[in-house]
Amino acid sequence: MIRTFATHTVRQTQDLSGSGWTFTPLSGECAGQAYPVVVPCCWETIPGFESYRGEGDFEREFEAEGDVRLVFEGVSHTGRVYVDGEFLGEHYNAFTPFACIARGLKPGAHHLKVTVDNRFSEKSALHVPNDYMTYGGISRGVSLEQLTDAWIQSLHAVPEKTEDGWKLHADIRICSFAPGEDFTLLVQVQGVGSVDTEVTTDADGCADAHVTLSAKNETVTEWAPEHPALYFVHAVLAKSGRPVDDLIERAGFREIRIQGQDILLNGRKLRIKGFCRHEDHPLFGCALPLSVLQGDLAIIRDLGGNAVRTTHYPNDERFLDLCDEQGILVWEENHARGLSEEQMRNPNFEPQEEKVTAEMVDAHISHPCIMIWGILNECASDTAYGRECYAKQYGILRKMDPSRPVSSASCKFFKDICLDLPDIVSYNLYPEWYVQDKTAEEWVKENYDWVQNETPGAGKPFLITEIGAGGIYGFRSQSLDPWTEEYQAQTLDHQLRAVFNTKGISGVFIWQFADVRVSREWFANRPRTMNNKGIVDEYRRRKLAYENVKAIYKSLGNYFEE
Ligand code: ADA
Repeated sequence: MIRTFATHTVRQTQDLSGSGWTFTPLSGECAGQAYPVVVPCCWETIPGFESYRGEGDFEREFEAEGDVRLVFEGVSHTGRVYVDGEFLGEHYNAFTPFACIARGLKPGAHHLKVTVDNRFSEKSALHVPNDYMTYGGISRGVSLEQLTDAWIQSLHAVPEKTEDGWKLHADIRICSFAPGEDFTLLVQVQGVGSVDTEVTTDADGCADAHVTLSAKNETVTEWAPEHPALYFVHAVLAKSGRPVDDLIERAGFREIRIQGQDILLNGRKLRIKGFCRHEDHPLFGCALPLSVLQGDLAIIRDLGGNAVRTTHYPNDERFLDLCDEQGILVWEENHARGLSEEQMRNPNFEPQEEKVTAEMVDAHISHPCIMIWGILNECASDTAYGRECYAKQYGILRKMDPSRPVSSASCKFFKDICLDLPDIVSYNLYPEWYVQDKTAEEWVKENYDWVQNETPGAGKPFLITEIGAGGIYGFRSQSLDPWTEEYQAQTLDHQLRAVFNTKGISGVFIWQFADVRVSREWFANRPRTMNNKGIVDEYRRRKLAYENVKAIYKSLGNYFEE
């Protein structure tokens, strides 16, 4: 299952996720031995492969004929795709989708092989040993699409609020095997209207169409946490009156706007009560089934949360679908965590980071839940070279999507030189944990005041993108020693109160939702080789802090008083 709703009525598709796959490691004692697996699959969930770092083949048969497109929602971290032994393409980065085309297949059974690599090396600038795990496997869904003369490659649906009502801008990319072909494109938005346009493919067989639909304010229901109204956008491509392909997206009418220090959703000042969340679970690695995605959201909602930060990479699109459906706001960020200037100078850093950013926006731009694009968590924003990278990344985001504010979570206290660049200033603060000589109130105030008094970030909205403390599930003591559940609960209580008592701060994302596995090559002395700052542990069992956080979040609304 690739999305939570049907995306085609014309195009024939097959879900290639599920059973019928094998995994064969290419190195180690068991090299060459095939294991039956169910895809999505991280090989760390197979007994004996819990810590396997290397290459492995995922294989299955499928039935098809003619021209087909194989869509991979996520392969961690590098995948090379072969059909009947022929190499079709390669993709780097676990967290963005890609597709390969196989042409002229004879009717009958065909062999699909994906060689997956999760090794760390100079070739991989973003998947590096880190404070989360880089798993190995086909970690998200796979599907096969039957291609005819032409197909709709992407459909971006972005709303705009104007003085005369709402507009929905649809940008559609069409691909065809032949240049100079004429098509009619019909775009329908349920309950709003439809528009059609003629398109002709260029010398490369591509065409870009842009259509705008208008709606009076009273004819649409706005998307908001309290009423997440969604609209299907259906594009149908026809040749000489005959439909050849289609694509269904979903959109919401909502406006995110910055006004002075305020983040406005449909004109109301948002209060963000969020959680940072990794895609991680001991039973599944990063290949989370839909029921786990929903289970996580149910917990976040129970805690009174209204927002998620997708640390530190683009998420499974089904999670974004669920956030759209349930009115959860999302800060989605590109893939990077804590890269030093030296790591950013890896020649692969720029192209890999630019690609993941572009792929993230291309795949997710239509989701109404996404309110902020984030980049380069805790990278070298205190150096001249780092600044160049930040400026470029913001440039890419703004060019691809001028409709959303951009930001970056910084830890460069009193020395960040990039605060003129984003729309929102964001800091990760750990008073009473890493910073022991300051109270939460003092540390929050010092950082906030520095930004307001001494930087070009003054007067912009200000977010705390991480606060938290380690607490090991079941480690209890009245002594309030670090790592106890008691200490974590008390620290979060102080931190949250400090944030919400500071006028000018628009909200917070708690670090973090659940405990996660850490790659042991990074920091072997984190207790349990886990990041233990979850409000729930890795099995989603509640720690003491759960009730404190819930009480505070539930006492506050989604908006500040007007
Ligand atoms: C950082 C980082 C997180 C995590 C956190 C921590 O702020 O952004 O990924 O490592 O610190 O737990 O120390």
